[in-house]
Amino acid sequence: MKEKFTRREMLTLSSKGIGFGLATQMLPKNLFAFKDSITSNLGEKKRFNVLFIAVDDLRPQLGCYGHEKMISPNIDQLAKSGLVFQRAYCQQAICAPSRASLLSGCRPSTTHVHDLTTPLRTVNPEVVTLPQHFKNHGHYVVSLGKIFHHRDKDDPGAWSEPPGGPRWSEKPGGPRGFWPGYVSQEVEELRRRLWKKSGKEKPYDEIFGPPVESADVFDDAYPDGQLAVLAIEILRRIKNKQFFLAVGFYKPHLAFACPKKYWNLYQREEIDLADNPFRPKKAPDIALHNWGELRAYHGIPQTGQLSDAQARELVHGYYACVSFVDAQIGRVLAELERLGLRDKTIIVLWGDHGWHLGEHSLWCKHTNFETAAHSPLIMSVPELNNAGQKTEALVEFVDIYPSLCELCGLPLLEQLEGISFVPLLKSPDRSWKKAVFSECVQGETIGYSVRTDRYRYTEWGKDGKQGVEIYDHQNDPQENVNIASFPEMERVVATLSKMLREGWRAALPEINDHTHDDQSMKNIPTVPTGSGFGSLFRRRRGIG
Ligand SMILES: [Ca+2]
Repeated sequence: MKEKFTRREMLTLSSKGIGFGLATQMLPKNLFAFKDSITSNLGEKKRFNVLFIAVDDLRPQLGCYGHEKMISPNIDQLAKSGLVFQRAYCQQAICAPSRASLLSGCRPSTTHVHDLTTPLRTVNPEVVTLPQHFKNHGHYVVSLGKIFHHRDKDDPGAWSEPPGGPRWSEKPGGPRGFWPGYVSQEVEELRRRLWKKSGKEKPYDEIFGPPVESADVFDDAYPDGQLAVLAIEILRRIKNKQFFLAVGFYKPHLAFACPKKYWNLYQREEIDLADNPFRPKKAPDIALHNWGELRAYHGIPQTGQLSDAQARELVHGYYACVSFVDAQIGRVLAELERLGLRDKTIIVLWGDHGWHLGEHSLWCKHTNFETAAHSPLIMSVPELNNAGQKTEALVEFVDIYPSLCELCGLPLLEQLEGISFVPLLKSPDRSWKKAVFSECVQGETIGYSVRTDRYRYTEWGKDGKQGVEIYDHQNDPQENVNIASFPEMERVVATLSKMLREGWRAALPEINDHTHDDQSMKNIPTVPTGSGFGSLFRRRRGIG
């Protein structure tokens, strides 16, 4: 999907790795030693199906996350059948890098997919993606909608049949695709006028209409409704196979376009605006951006803040689109139940990253703030006695790949840079990771961020020369004051800086009980492979 940050950024962050110079050049080319390093001794473990639901740009702002105003009954119902991860984090808050990371089990500094223009497979020809691994081990693997950012270009060999679902709509008057996903004639005519006025220099699909649309139509007029229909058809067709069905819904990504009835679930005047619509005190400039993705839409000013009315309309649109997608997810889950597949199927639902709805004077994603990195993750696994429970443990999206492997008895690959959270599924209150990691690229600068139980610590540029941030979530959960320069924080800065450099391996939990098969830890190489934050920093700093 095309997300408009700025053209300059997209060009800068090209597949040549410009902007990541050191990282790109220094990481070893033979990073991926793709072999089934652990020949599973999981025995005759039951092979579940997997229903893998991705929701684009979904914040953890749902009923099951304690947000009473969001109407999300179907996702909430799913949450009641499984475990809600209250503190799950993506590895980079943009579609393509987040998805490439989750689907490879590797971090962005390893995949080198930091931008929207680099398909995972082009820079990681030998990576074994999650669907590919399941396909290799006997599952029938189907992709519908937006799973990889670049759909079939990412990993055409990973699937048992070509990826399906609504496609791009690149021509005026052509079949309406998922992008930008409008359905009304009025918007179509506006876009044509804008395209003509622009001299048709841009492709038509880059001519955006308004950031919202509320058409009085049935669900299936919009791409996500069509996707639900397709998912139901596929479920009926593959119900007797051992399947891995990935369904990637397109909303609530911009444009906030969905049927009017979902807008009518909310009263505009009751929509809350962010109560911290200001940049964090003492935050470096590089931590923020000009939300170019939103400004590309018709009617959004090119500079400055939105009016309250505009902001409220956008937040209303976001809510409506979440409720719309929730309804489509409900249709798919109901069919799974109707087909008698529920107790044979693991369901995992995730949003690829968070989203700023005016917090910190920001809109969209593409930051290292909690609002962008914190993402929803719900997992429902048959036969695990955790229905309706929640965990406060820190987990990362790179953990999803090894977790599904363990649950389905698949071997763990050396490439993986996360660990299975199956022990948490069994004991949601147990101790877990000391920290989780994310990264963000602004222009030509990369910012690395580590989130501990209490703090978020971020360094921008080499040795933090372009900015250091610390937010104390115990006293400042909204991240409104950067306290990195406070004298009393000196020791904390030193500790967190060390954690950032030591990287994810040093933050792993100790797993020494008997609550699971201990397979999850065995894929952690004893000798660093050169991937991940720790080694990246060591290499940059000439340490180790
Ligand atoms: Ca996204």
